[in-house]
Amino acid sequence: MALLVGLVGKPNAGKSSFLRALTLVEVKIASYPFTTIKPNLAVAHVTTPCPCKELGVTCNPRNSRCVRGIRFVPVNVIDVAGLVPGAHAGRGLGNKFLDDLRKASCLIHVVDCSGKTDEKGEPCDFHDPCEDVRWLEKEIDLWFASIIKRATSRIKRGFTKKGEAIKILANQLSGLGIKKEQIEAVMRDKEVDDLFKGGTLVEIASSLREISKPMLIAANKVDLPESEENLKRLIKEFPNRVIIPCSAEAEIALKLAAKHELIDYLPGSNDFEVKGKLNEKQREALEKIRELMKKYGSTGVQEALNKAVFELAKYIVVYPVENENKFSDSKGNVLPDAILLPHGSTPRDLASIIHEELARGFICAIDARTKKRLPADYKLKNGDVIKIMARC
Ligand SMILES: Nc1nc2c(ncn2[C@@H]2O[C@H](COP(=O)(O)OP(=O)(O)OP(=O)(O)O)[C@@H](O)[C@H]2O)c(=O)[nH]1
Ligand SMILES: [Mg+2]
Repeated sequence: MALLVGLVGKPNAGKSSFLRALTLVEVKIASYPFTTIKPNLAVAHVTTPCPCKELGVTCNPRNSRCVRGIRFVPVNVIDVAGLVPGAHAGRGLGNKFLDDLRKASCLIHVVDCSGKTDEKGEPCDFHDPCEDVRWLEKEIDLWFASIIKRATSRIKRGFTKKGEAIKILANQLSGLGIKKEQIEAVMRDKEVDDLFKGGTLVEIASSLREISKPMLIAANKVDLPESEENLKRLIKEFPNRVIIPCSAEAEIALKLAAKHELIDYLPGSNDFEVKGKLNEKQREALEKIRELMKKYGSTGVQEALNKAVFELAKYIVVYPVENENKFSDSKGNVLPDAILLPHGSTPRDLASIIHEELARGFICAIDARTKKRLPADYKLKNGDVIKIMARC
């Protein structure tokens, strides 16, 4: 299954707008809480430099797109209902939709940076977005803790040995994308007994959540004048967090203008070029967006997705080829596929994603750039072009 990115946040923060900004998919967007009830799922694209430029070839992508040397690789994005404090215990729309996030590899917390909505998403004069970061993370941690608590029903306090308990947890938590080694690392300085104590259980849950669902902060609505001060506040309060100033609204406007051939715009870039005939209102709106892009470097939406996938979830993009001299598949398509893989993956992992038979008959891998055989324990790097040799 393709990589899944989850959009979370309080109601009215702009999660559905963010999904639309990434994909232009038609979703319901409105200025009242709980507009979204059922999750919206759509395909967005992370962007990364395509090796075609460096290799001096013209590529023919099949599973992705390449625009001016930038490869657009598909990822699934899910926009769920708004979370309110107490959601893990059933408040608001409850915790059912949190289950929609189980398979996500990373989360983007869409924060209303304007401070014009309270923690329930209702309009207000001032609300500190730092508060939203604090309680939302706690909610997600408590949700994790409740899942771990359910898993501990198979563990007997005082009887089950630590190794056995870790095995049981690994089995029960695999659906959350948590691996046994990660549980081992978190449980290193903990005892089985700690799983039954409220405080330490939440600590364990929080560490596992950070590992399996790293969360980026998208400080949304930076086009509103009130956002500037709040953004500074967020950065000061959370110096170790990845915080990206964003305007989903500006990104939607740019994508729509590009779709109607009014402008030339590459998502993620710091500017656009007018190429169609604009009326006064359109010109004014677009120039305002240009100013915003100058100030923050871009609309932030593409940057947030890229950072979530590449820096927080630590995924890489690898290009498998059959002909290492032409960088092509057997039909002559150059750099046809861009495959997203978790950091630390080996050529054998790549083979198993392409085809079961390729993995079964795996002999070795060749780096298409150097034409050299790679060692058996080689860890793939972002941008690698790889030929798999197999007995088929
Ligand atoms: N100014 C500004 N408004 C935005 C931006 N993004 C979203 N909004 C507005 O914020 C309101 C809420 O947007 P939604 O995308 O529906 O919010 P949501 O988080 O999906 O809300 P729920 O579905 O209720 O949880 C709408 O009025 C949007 O137009 C932005 O970047 N700038
Ligand atoms: Mg919504």
